[in-house]
Amino acid sequence: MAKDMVLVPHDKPYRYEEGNYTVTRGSAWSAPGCHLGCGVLMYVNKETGKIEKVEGDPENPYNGGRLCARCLATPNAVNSPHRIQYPMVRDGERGEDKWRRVGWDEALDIIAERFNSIKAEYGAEAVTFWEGTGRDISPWISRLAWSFDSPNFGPSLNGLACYGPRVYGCAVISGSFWVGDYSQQFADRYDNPEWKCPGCILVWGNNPIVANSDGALGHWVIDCLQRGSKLIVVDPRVTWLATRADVYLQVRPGTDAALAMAMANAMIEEGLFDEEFVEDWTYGFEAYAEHVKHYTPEAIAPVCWVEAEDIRRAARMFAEADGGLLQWGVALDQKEEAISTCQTISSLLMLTGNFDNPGGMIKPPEVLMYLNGWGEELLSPQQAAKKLGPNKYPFYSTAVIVASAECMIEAMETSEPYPIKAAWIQTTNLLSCMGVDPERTLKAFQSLDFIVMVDPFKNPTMMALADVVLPTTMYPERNGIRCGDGCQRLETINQALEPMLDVKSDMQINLELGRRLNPEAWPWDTVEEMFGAIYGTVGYSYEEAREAAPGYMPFEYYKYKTGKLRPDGQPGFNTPTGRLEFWSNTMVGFGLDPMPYYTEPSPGPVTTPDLYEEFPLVLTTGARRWNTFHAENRENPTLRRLHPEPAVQVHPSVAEQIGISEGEWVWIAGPKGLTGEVARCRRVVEVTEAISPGVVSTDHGWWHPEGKPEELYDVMELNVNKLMPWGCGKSGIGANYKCLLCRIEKMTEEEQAAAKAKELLRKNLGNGR
Ligand SMILES: Nc1nc2c(c(=O)[nH]1)N[C@H]1C(S)=C(S)[C@@H](COP(=O)(O)OP(=O)(O)OC[C@H]3O[C@@H](n4cnc5c(=O)[nH]c(N)nc54)[C@H](O)[C@@H]3O)O[C@H]1N2
Ligand SMILES: Nc1nc2c(c(=O)[nH]1)N[C@H]1C(S)=C(S)[C@@H](COP(=O)(O)OP(=O)(O)OC[C@H]3O[C@@H](n4cnc5c(=O)[nH]c(N)nc54)[C@H](O)[C@@H]3O)O[C@H]1N2
Ligand code: SF4
Ligand SMILES: [Mo]
Repeated sequence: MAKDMVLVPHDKPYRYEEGNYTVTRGSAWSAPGCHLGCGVLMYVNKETGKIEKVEGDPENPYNGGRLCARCLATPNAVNSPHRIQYPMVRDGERGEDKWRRVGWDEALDIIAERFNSIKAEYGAEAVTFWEGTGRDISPWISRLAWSFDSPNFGPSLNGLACYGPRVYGCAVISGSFWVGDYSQQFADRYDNPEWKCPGCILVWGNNPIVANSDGALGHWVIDCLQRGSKLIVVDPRVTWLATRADVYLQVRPGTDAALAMAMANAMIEEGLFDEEFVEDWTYGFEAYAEHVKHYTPEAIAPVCWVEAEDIRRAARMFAEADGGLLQWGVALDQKEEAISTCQTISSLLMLTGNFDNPGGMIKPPEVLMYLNGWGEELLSPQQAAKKLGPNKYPFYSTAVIVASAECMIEAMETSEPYPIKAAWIQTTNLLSCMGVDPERTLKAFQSLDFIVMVDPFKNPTMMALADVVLPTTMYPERNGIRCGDGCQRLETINQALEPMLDVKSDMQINLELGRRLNPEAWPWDTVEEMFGAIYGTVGYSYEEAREAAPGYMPFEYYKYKTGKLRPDGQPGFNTPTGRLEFWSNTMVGFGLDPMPYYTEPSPGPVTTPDLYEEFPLVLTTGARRWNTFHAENRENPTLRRLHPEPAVQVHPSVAEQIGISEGEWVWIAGPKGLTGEVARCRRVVEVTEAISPGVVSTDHGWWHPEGKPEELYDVMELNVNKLMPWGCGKSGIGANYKCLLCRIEKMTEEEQAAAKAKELLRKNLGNGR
């Protein structure tokens, strides 16, 4: 491809001197984790070689100099005394904090030898490869797995319940994924003459200001509000944005699909939809209109715990807006029938013609196409056929590239359809955060013969399971390339300092192990050569890309009118009918319902009234906090101080009724699905008006780095995922992390004292206030 990018001019080279500092321009990636890659300036002290501060790069159009607390606290993370200092091999039992230092070659040789011998005896599929939310490490993990000829690579998340359902919910109706148009595809951003400020932004199950999720910087919403956008927020918690909303719908968790169909009903019945667009570019409208006929706002309001008039106001506002932008989030993925939920919400975009239009939803050009992993062509067809997932869920056969976490864990337990013997775990702390049911997950992984973990910090998963540990760099200590979601721009991650520890970057680790396992698939001597091969596909050498970044691809609106969305060059969308499908032919192809539907959460207030009597609060989990990225950052004192312990948000009326008060430790107890088991975890009470009275919201990802390693750092008393049912949606996509039932139990005096004692331990160690 020719170099047809628009580059942002820089006054200075990517590295320059400023007083006592060497400053390196780059973008923030992991570790510590984040998805976005905001533009940063990294300041390294010339005398000590240490990183002292990270600031936002005002020249980078993506974040325009803005940074959140986690990036500002990067130096604390890099200089943390808690980092793993060198490669280690276990020198005791799993669960004990006993390790032997080894050199890199020895560690990598051990791993290569064990993986190869397992491959020889059981097949490459017996070695599984696990990622977390991926960060920018995902492509190197997928390449490692697939070049080893194992099809079993994926996130340790049931039902791919992060992003997957939104992507597939969109893909089955439109053939691709769409993101809100905040002008992020243009180097000159809001000044670009083609861009139009969205008339209305619909924020649904997402808290962009805190989460900055999925490629969208939350501050862009504020930029648009300042330029006149109207705002609708759908969230059981009164977020900062909800307080600025024109319409706020305080929805009952898990009822979003019903709400979306009620909005569709209002748009159709009140004649608010875009008739011309629907006529010209959609398929199955009549059937959908019939389908949502009974979902009147009046019928659905009590289901969702909102007012019918507010549903109508939201429908009108979105339909009448010149440019309607959907900013949706993981809350929609984290229910069982998540694809359906995402289809119902997408249908609002179809009814209003908000595809490919300025200020609506766009399909940005991808600079580097790796969202779904790198190196798929390396996996042999015989091995690809063994992927775990399609054995239970046909949707995984072609629609989904990765393996199913649920099926991989079940194979560990049963050796069906074949035995699993080893795991490579890189970028996930699955016992603390990602997996549902950590107790079951722990048992399943304990059955494996050999486990490797790559991480900068010790954590409960490592303590419980790893046999070999490879410590990795932080982002200022390594080079890298921008990849992953919302990859509209050419961006580089630039090394600012030499690591002071015996650590290597993830890319270096995977390259060195890859060369041992399958040298042909890893023909590069250095990671920079590897990056060069990738940048070459867009016409840049690695060094050129580093100086030039960020760079923007040419972009056009209304590609569906000019045949640029379909491989056959015909106008329309990349679906079997060429239209946006209310009635999805793709879903039919997988034996699934073509039309989206609403199912009541189970257990839930409606489906299990008896359980609801015993557990009278709806529980949602994992609402993002400023200071943490999932289970990370707990050992960073600056960040920990902002929110030092796992909290449960409770409405004052509920707190009063139960007799609990702010700062008190309590148990959250809940039914584990319909199994009859009850699980609990402990939390500190946060009394707030900002939550619906029938709902409580609690943090996820908790463990205590200051706790005892042999007690797995308290993870089994703190991880709320113990309350989660196993399983996922009918398609294998979507899992219930955010619409459960619970009750709050007061602690006994002894329990309260024990919890307080642990708090004191943290304070004495200087971790937090
Ligand atoms: N109850 C509940 N549970 C949830 C959620 C929820 O909302 N509620 N959200 C879910 C979602 S959406 C997600 S995506 C998952 C996330 O789950 P995970 O991605 O598993 O998140 P962490 O547990 O933080 O694990 C990340 C680990 O990777 C390490 N790490 C960070 N950066 C790097 C790096 O560059 N290289 C390497 N090798 N390691 C690195 C960190 O130190 C940490 O130990 O959690 C899920 N869990
Ligand atoms: N600071 C920080 N940022 C992060 C992360 C992090 O851990 N920390 N994690 C990253 C990852 S992997 C992800 S996936 C994203 C997720 O980022 P978001 O999509 O913003 O996810 P959440 O904060 O879990 O939930 C968003 C909102 O949904 C609301 N909500 C809860 N249940 C429901 C429901 O049933 N329906 C509706 N409509 N709303 C509901 C919550 O109250 C919350 O305000 O954030 C990313 N960014
Ligand atoms: S969103 Fe925040 S933590 Fe993530 S890269 Fe940007 S400033 Fe850093
Ligand atoms: Mo996520």
